[in-house]
Amino acid sequence: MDGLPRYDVPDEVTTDDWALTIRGSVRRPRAFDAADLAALPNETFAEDFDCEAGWTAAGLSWRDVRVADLLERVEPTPESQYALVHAMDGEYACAFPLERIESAVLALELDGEPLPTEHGGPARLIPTGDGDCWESVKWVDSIAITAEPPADTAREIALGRIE
Ligand SMILES: Nc1nc2c(c(=O)[nH]1)N[C@H]1C(S)=C(S)[C@@H](COP(=O)(O)O)O[C@H]1N2
Ligand SMILES: [Mo]
Repeated sequence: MDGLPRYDVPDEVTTDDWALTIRGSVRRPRAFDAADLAALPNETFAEDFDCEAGWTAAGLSWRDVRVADLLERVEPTPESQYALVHAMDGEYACAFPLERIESAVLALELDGEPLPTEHGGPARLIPTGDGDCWESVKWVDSIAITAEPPADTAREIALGRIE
């Protein structure tokens, strides 16, 4: 991972007693702790990662759970159309249409080790297909399912940093 820009891990990011909460317009809101996630089907994939700021990290190997497997367990209500993915660094949150978050995964390991905090651990969202670098939300701690488009902050925060 040499040669990548390094962003400091914000003070609010803690891994103690971490759990991922899924709430909002779901029938069975709940928290998944690390053991719950480890018990879910896991998969491994490798891909390149690009940032608007102009760099690429090639050939990373991730171990992850599918967000669709989590949603199946919380049962979004029929009117659900969006997800707002919240992170531990303050106001950072990124909105997705439900069908896009359903194809995303949560990375829990990088190259065989628990995902380091400096790379977004304990859990980092990896949307599939083309997307913007700010959609790869580090330090995910909750996902709110909504019927209406939620206001998000990620794009503005990310672009504000490189301009
Ligand atoms: N929670 C959170 N996730 C985030 C960000 C952030 O500030 N907070 N920045 C995004 C942006 S703009 C980029 S380019 C990548 C940087 O990932 P890296 O720190 O692993 O290089 O994280 C993305 N995910
Ligand atoms: Mo970025």
